[in-house]
Amino acid sequence: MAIHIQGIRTQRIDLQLRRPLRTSFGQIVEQHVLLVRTLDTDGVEGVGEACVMGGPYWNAETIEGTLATVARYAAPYLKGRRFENLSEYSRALHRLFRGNGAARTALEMSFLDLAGKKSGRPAVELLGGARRTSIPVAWTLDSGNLADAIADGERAIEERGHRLLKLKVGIDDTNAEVAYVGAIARRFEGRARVLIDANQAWAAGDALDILTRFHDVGVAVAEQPIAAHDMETMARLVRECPIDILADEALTGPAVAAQFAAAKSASGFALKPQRDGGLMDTLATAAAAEAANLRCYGGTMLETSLGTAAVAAVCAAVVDLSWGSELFGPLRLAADITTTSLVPRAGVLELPTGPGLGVTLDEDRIRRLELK
Ligand code: MUC
Ligand code: MG
Repeated sequence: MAIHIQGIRTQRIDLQLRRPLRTSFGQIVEQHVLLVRTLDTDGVEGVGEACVMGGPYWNAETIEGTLATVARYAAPYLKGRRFENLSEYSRALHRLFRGNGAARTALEMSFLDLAGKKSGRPAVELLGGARRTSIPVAWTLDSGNLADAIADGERAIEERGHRLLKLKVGIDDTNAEVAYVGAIARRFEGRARVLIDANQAWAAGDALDILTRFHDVGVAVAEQPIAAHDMETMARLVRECPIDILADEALTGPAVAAQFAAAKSASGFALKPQRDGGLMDTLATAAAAEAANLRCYGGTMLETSLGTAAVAAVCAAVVDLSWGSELFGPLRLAADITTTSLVPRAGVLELPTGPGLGVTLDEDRIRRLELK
């Protein structure tokens, strides 16, 4: 069913985090959200979102730049055009502009929601079909106060059944971090595995020793331990390090993902549409992982329940999701923009089954939150 675009409009929203997220690249306290609404000539509207954690800190994107790409450069070009499906739409966006994965993700998400609503089909069907309908979700413990982190972990496991705990590292003294993460791994041994994420913090020459120390205290998997560009050291870590090494910031599109897969510069990929270049590029990134028999992990940019529903649909469609996901954005944001929040129960997120993204926007709250 072709989509004939009548117009695209945007809304800016800032959401606070329930509590700051300490990372090796700084402390994140707010989420910048851009809603993208695509209206077709039949009056049906699809909605997507882009999220940037505060500013150009996790990667080079800002929500202001994303807004400019969507409103100034993409919307005027797309107005009045007709597209048969998401794949054709995605190719048109790739021809139109370079980079700006957050903008392309929001535009593709909006088109996917619209196409699903028009056809009465859930997003996952338009992405190739569901290989799973329950997505495991990790929980992220803060790296600051051990007693608080343990209490938070006990509550999270008790109330939501998480089986993977994520901790940000590369922030403080390594000896202190190894001791801190080790205490948590021991506390939850047999109930939850531990994933650490250094967000590129460690020097190439130090990473093997540091990761081996984290392995020795019970860590199962590490995300992006070193600089995104350093494929050679990542390949050495995969060969010599006893725990799984997930590439995250490094994977800036399917072509880079294919290089990392061919060079065995990761034992797994974190999947992130905004970083990959859009929803279709995440499917291509996951295909590169499958071709090289790598494991995948559904990453987060702390999306609201709208974005979470879209990334969950992608996570449901990809071949491998051995490491589950970290789709805990709605649990970390102080407010949501849907009438019900997508949060895990018994450790998993159930994929929405309604047409499109399958969530209902809280339009009153959005109006109140919108930055004028
Ligand atoms: C990442 O994996 O680098 C957003 C929340 C979180 O826990 O990590 C970041 C993304
Ligand atoms: Mg990461």
